[in-house]
Amino acid sequence: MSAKRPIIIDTDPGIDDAVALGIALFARELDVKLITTVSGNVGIEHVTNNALKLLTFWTLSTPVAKGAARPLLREVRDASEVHGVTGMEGYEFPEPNRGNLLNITAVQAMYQTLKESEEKITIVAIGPLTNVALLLREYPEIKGKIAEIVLMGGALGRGNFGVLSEFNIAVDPEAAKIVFESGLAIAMTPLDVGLKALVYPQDSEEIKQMNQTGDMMYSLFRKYRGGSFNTGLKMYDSCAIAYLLKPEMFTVQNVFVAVETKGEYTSGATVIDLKASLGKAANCKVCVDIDEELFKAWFLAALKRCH
Ligand SMILES: [Ca+2]
Repeated sequence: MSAKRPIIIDTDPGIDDAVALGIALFARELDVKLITTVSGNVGIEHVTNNALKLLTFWTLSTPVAKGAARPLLREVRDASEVHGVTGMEGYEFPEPNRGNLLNITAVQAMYQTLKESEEKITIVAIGPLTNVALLLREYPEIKGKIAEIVLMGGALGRGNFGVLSEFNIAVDPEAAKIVFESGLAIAMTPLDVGLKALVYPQDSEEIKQMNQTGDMMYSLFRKYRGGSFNTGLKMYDSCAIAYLLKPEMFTVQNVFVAVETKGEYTSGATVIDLKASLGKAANCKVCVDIDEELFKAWFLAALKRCH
């Protein structure tokens, strides 16, 4: 085992994705082998371009592979009202270096990266689960190389997309169903903990002064509509990275989770069976609560390590 935990990040940047990527790429404990993109917050060309822009900004050469342009069965639904039309507005990034972009698909790149790795790799999914589902369908034999899937998605309570559904799961419930029924180790940081992972104006001011990454993120925060700049911006996707690096900040329950795909009003809802009412074996470690003070201290320290 190497000292660093190898991960693949599947992402749809997205402003909170950009923050999560920065923390992961500069974390001493993580080795980001591959970044794959998926249609989500905005379309696939924008999210892929955004991933490349971030790597160029950080002068990193992590490979990027472009993934699914649409959900498995459903039409594209984006979140451009939250992240802006291009998904990452508010900062003048340098022209992206397209040399980081692989000429194979996200699914092929994930498969190759997993296959060639001696160690098992954790997949960190912070967008809709389309690519991960396609990987599991196309290459089921690769499951043995996946250590765990850590995902941001789902909701214990009410949703932010449908009444009971969270965006990442709701835009591609069929993909999420495949992932949750895969038998793989899964951990999830649902919407509910993201709602408490907040960045307040005084934190934003501190972040702005930290380093060039902080200055860039501050500019994105001014445009981000995930919460409000004054009452707290929600760092949903950073919760998945926080779970990898500092799980003790979460209260975790190992329970059965199903994804509703057919409900008349509830399609895309995660049925998180906290009381084992359904009598099914647990398939997911669900972060049911977060220590907000621990999160904030961790978050600011993690951003300080970015260049
Ligand atoms: Ca995301």
